[in-house]
Amino acid sequence: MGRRDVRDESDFHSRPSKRGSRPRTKQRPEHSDAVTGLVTGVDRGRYTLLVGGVAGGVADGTAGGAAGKAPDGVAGKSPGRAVGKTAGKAPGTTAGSASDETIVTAMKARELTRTRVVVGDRVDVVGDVSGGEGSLARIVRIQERTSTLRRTADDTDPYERIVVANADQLVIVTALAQPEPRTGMIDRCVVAAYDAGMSVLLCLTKADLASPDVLRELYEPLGVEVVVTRRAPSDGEADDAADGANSAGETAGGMALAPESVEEVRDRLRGLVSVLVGHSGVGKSTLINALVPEAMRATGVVNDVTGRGRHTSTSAVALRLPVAETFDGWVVDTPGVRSFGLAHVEVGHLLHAFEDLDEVAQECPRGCTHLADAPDCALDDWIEASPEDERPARAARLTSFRRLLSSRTGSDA
Ligand SMILES: Nc1nc2c(ncn2[C@@H]2O[C@H](COP(=O)(O)OP(=O)(O)OP(=O)(O)O)[C@@H](O)[C@H]2O)c(=O)[nH]1
Ligand SMILES: [Mg+2]
Repeated sequence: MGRRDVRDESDFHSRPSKRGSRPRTKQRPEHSDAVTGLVTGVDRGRYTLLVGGVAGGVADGTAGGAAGKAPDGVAGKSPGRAVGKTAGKAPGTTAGSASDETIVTAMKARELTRTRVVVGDRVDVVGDVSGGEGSLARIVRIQERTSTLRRTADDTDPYERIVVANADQLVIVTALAQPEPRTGMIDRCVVAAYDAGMSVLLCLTKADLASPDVLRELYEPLGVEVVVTRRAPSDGEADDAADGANSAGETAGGMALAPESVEEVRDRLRGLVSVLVGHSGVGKSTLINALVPEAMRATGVVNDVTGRGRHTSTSAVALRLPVAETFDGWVVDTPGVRSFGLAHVEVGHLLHAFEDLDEVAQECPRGCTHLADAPDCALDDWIEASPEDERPARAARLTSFRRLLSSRTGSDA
């Protein structure tokens, strides 16, 4: 039942002792010829791997520069497919920076059938790792994960999904309008990130449509870093932003964002593996396209009436982030989610994510639910006793926490 992050088809015999070392020099009873790859995409049982070169520090590659093909050899066919435009090259790769990298398509070895392999995983592969057209390698091991971002579809759904592995930072992408921001969603993502041991960046998009002030005020006191992006002012076009936001400027690369706002985001992603999450239509793929022009992520319009997105992206994809003419970090685009279920997070963990509240709650009566109607909850006293200037921030924090707690435990939010 416990979380087990390492799965190995040789587990039954002996645990490998030199995990993380270079496979080629590794003395293993099995698959000593395995190479390491980074999973950058998953699509119906086919895994796109980056093998060799500077794939985030993975082992030396094979067949340097061999012309690999996009998975299934269908360049850019399905929406959300990031590789395929440039056969054999990693998306985001520029000449010379990663010439010995190969894009390899793989499937899981039979032994790993029941094991989840997700974007961000580092895996050991054997077989045909040439990346040549029609080639298919075999994943035989998943290396130990440094982090695992999980979610459940809703809070009662026991089925736990792993969103991404080995990410350092969760970027919670929230539109300021179209669709309307929902603080509950943001709070829940914050908890999921803390639960996974990841840091949090709140990225408020579509600032051309609404002001970020209220959300900024709500989250900055909580210690959550906030960045704001907006659409680039349209040059010469009639300023019909109201409905233009949905219909104008939909080129292959998607909507143009104000460059300085994109650079602000890029700054916070430097050197990290970041994963973008949020509702459909908030602009995750649009932002990815601005950060990684070669990404060519499909973007979709938001329904005028419901303000909802259309679930344009259907699978997660990792892309290398260009920073100052080199590559420094990775960004993972993910499909929009309706909710971020926390059934996998133990209620006690929620408190741990809010250190100050956790400390105060030590004073609570035994069995205190910490909810708004809990008698003698020490968290209420904490607000009461707060210095005037701190009271609003404390109250906002407690409200946030209680909102989470309520939805987590199934009580009314
Ligand atoms: N006005 C405005 N529209 C934006 C901005 N960023 C993105 N959009 C629009 O929002 C819509 C949805 O963008 P996407 O990037 O497809 O959203 P997504 O989050 O990837 O959606 P899913 O893939 O469905 O989860 C598109 O029509 C974009 O052009 C922005 O800063 N301002
Ligand atoms: Mg998308």
